[in-house]
Parts: sequence; C-alpha cells; structure tokens
Amino acid sequence: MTSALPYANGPVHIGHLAGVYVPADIYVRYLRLKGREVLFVGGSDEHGVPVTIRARKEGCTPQDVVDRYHGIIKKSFEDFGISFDVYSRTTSAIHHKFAADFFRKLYDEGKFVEIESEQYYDEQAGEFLTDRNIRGECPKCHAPEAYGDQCEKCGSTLSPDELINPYNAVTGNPLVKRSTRHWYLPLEQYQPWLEQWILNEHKEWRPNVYGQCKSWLDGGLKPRAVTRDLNWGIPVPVEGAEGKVLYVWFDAPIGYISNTKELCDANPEKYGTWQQWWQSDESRLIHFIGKDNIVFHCIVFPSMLKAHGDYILPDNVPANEFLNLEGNKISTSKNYAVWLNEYLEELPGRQDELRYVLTANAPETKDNDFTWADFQARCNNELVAVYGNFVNRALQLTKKYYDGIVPECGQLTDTDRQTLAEFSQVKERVEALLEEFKFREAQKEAMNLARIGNKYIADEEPWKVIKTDPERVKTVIYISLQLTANLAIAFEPFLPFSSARLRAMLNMDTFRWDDLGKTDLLPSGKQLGEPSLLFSKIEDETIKQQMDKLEATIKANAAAEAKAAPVKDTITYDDFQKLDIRVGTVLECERVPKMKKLLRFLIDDGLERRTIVSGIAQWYEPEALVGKQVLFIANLAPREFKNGLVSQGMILSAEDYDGTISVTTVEHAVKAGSQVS
Ligand code: B3M
Ligand code: ZN
Repeated sequence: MTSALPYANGPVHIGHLAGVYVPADIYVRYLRLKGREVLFVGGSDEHGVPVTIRARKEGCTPQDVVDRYHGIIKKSFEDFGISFDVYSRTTSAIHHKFAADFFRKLYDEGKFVEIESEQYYDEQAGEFLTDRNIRGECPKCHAPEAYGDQCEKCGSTLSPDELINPYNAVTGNPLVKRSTRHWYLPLEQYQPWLEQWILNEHKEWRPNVYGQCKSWLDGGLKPRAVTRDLNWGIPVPVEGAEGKVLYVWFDAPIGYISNTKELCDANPEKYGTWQQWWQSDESRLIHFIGKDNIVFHCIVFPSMLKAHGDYILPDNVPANEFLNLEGNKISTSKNYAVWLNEYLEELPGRQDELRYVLTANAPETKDNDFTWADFQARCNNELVAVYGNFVNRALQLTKKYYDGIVPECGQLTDTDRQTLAEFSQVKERVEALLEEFKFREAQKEAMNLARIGNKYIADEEPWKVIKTDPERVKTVIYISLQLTANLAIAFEPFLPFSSARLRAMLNMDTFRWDDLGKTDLLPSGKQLGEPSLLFSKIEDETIKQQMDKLEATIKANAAAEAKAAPVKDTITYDDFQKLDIRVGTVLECERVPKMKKLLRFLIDDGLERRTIVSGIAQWYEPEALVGKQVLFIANLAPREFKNGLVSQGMILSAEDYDGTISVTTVEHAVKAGSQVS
C-alpha cells in the first residue's frame, strides 16, 4: 500500500489527511488487525519546481527546504498515528540510484523517444523554465499573471506558448525561445493496452477514478516528457545530458519502490525482499491519492511499469476528491489551511477527534467541507456523548459494583438477545465497506455499534435496577462489557489512540479483527484495569481561537493581494465645483438601535446642526469621534433609512485595501463650516 508522497515544500494539512493519509491508515490498520501481510509505504517528494520556488523565496537552498519540511511532515505523521512501515525521502541515495537505473533501463531498451523542441529560456538567469515558472497575460481573460499551465483567474488550462508577454515568475525577466532536447515516454503506444487494462478489467474502480481515466483515454494520449531542464532533481544518467534532471513525476512514484527497498534491505528477516512486494503475482498494490494525482497513478506510472516489464500493476487507486475549509479552497501558498503540525500543538492529545471528523466528512464521492463548528458538534455529540459515555458507564459501574471484575452472565432477556444479534452483524458490514474503500460509511457503522450500546445501558438502567434485582445487573454489565470490547476492536483502524486506551482499561490480551462480533471477549472473573474518560468536550474557546486564526489569514491575504482601485473617468473642474465639501465638528455620535453598521452623527456645520448617518460602526467607538472635525458633503440630497432616520450629507472616509475604514479629518483645527476644495 502506498500513499502519495507529499511535496516537502510545506507541512501537511487536513486536506491531505482527509484525502489520502487517514483513509490509507484506516485501511492498513484494518489489514494488519486481520493478520494480513501488508507494507504501508510513504515518503516525502523532495524534487520538483515547487521546492525550488520556495527556496528562492526564502533565500536558502532547495536541500534546506526539504530537510526542514521532511522533518516536520515525518514527525507530524508519527504523532498523528499514520502508521507507515517506512517513511523515507526522494533525495536519499538509494532512491537516486534506483530511479536513475530505472530510467537507464528504459533508455537502453529504446523505450523513450527523443524530441527537440523550442522552450522558454531566461537569458539573464541562464535557465530554461518549466510551465509553472512562467507567467504572463492570459489569452482568454487577460488577467496579467496567469501561469504557464493554468490561469487561476478564469480557470483555463494553458500552455506557455499561449501566454502574452511571458516572463520568469521568479526573476521577472522576459523570456526567449531556445531549442532543447528531451526524452519522452510515448504514451500513445500504451493506449490500447491501457484501454483494455483499465476500461475493461477495472470497472470496479471508483467512478471518479474510472471516469477521469476514460476521459484521458478518449482524448488520445500523447508523448510525455520525462526529463526537464532544471538543476534540482536526479541528473539524467545519459552522457551529454548535463543540466537536465528526471521529471519529478517520473522519479516520485519510483520512490514507492525504492523506499520499500530501503526498508527491506535494512531488515530482510522481518520484511522479506522488496521484489517479493513489487514483482510477485501474489502481491497486490494499492495507491491512496488525491484526485489531482489520478492521471499519474493510473496512466503514466503504470505505463512506466509496463515499459520496464518486471513489475506488478496497481490493483486499485482509491482517489478522493478535495476537502474545503469553511467553504473556501485550502491553499498552501495562501497559508489557508489547518496544518497538522499546528493542530497537534494547539489541540494536544486530540488525534482521534480529528481523524473521526475527517473520516465523517471524507470527500469520497464529491468535494466536502470541514468546519470548526461541525468538528465541535461531532466531537461533543458523538464521541463524547455516545461512544465515550457508554464506555464510561459500563466501566465505572463494573468498578463500583464488582471491584472491576467482569461479572457472571445470567439468563438473557429478549432485549439482551436482540442487542447481541445487532452487534454480531457489524463485523460483516464494516468489513464489506472497508474492502470497498467506503471509509465514511464504515466508520458510521462502528459508531452505530456505540449507539446500540448506549441505548442498551440507558434503557436497562442498571444504576436503578441494582436496588431491586442485583442479579439482573450482572448480566447487563456483562453484556455492556462485551460490547465495549467489541468497540475497542471496531474503532482501532479509525481511532487508534482511544482504542489503545480502551484496550488497556479492559486488559485485553488478544486483539484481532476476527474477534469482532463475539460475545465472550471478556470472560467472567477477569480483572479490568483502571477506567478513565475516553473523550472530553471541545470547548467554545478552542473553536473560537481556530476561527480567529483563519480570519486573520484571510485578512492578511486580502491586504497582500489588494491593489489600488483604478482611477475613475475624468471629470471637468465644473463637475468638481458642484460638490460642497465642508468641515463639521462632531457634537454627538451614537450607535443606531437594531442597525449594526450605522452611527448617527450630530454635526455643527457652521450654520446649524445636522444629522448624518454613516455605515462605519464596525470601525469606531462612537465616543471616540465626539469633538473630532470631519469632512462631509453638505449638498448631497437627503437619504432616508428603513427606520425613518434621515441622513443630511455624507462623512468622507478612506477605505484601506483590507476594508478597514478611517474617517478623514483636518490637519489643524478650523472653524466649523470651513469649505474644502
Ligand atoms: N507530490 C503531488 C502532490 O502532493 C505529488 C505526489 C507524488 S506521489 C508519487 O499532490
Ligand atoms: Zn484567464
């Protein structure tokens, strides 16, 4: 099992987690619990243009960038319980050699075609530019800063040749065309095979994955360059190819194999050989990725593997759609995200809460939204109030009535039997959903189990029955404890931290998926461990802090992006003369009841007092404006507000790029009514 190698040009965020790492981790934990032999392979993608851009921005080397982010990403995955067997990096020596050898074999066997083409070149910087590093005017909407591959303003897919006045995105230098030679994988030769393999033999792939493959294939595949003119990456292992490196999307997926090799070579006893995983028909390969990576994992990489000839192909590629955050697109470059490393610091010990909410909102079939309000509601109403509450009742009562020893089970009532029957079906249901990569539904089923338990104990009310029929309570608690043990198993793939705590509280020695549904997991007479709360409430304050943080980012971005508004149409001097602008002294200023935005001013305009209403309440405390001298338009036609208030004029104010309002005033005191020109 592999999960996409995140670019080491920034930390990972909840979008990555929901789309790739949480589902992958659920699946691998499930397989391990079932006793299947599985390797979970991950690593950082450390080549490519994004890393070089970041390095230039920060004034350091690409190696500095990837060292820093690889460290952050690896640690945050560990702390979050993403249970990789290996998490390495594509700058490792093993990977460089492995990827170069892979390329060289295809090269020697004539699997590539060489194509000479004209590419954009920055003469001052002495470098060829990749699509993403070229900017210019969009030919469609004329936005001034479209990228060589896409215009973010109108969404058009572009090629650098279409840009008007292209320039180097980093240096700003103008570009010229220069000819350069590259190696291409002739994908069109693999088209018939891909059509057979995907469209006929993998109809079971998710509709979004299958559909994307079909539309690529329907469009007709073309040769794809697998090398680039760049100085960051794996040098092309061919004489005369100086200054060229393997395209990042050529080397990165090979990282899945080289990272497996790194792991197996270090511990062959435990893991076997890397060939057993990658070159044996008994092995099965699954790629967990986000939707933007589908073409690379379903078409390009399989064609590379096919060209090489020695490898198995992916059996399934369960790609997810995207997760949004509070209704907006998550963006690394705009710093608009919930970053995993920050989450772990700011909400310590709450890994399972985030895992739970991300799976509950997993973007499996369509884009989905993460909101902090939903996070709080799900944690408090589901994890705390249902799962946590049930487990806590069962364990606390066992401690109170039986010193923490599992009681005997007596005669079963109909309710007991029905509850146990509902429980015994869960294994099959969760299993079927997991095998189909329907993690969201699977987790719902597990939570349903907790609901059944919670309802059972609430209905049976052992804390009341203990006074009248203590024998009956033994059975109720016995059953509740069996349900609790089942929950520990069922939730292990989804919520491993709380499952481990629960397992310790229950002193469970064996812990296997196949025990799920059994009603004698904790035998009578067994001594349990010390109970403690499984989950605690998320407070409003925590949510508010997170919301404030996002708002601050949005504001900072708006301020950074804003440009002065274009100058309006020219007017004549006579037009200007029509405006009667004056200085007025603020005598009174107060908020307008029920109109949140408005302030009512009473102004001394030199002749009389007039009322002016202004929509700036968000920016001022009214008292602070009393006594100030402000500029206002004295001859504006009066305007009536909904509540009958009439404004006789308009106070001038300046609006900053981020929307902040500042009232204009005079340099030094003048008489009220002074004219402004
Ligand atoms: N680093 C792209 C991404 O993070 C890329 C995945 C590589 S998987 C071999 O979306
Ligand atoms: Zn455009």
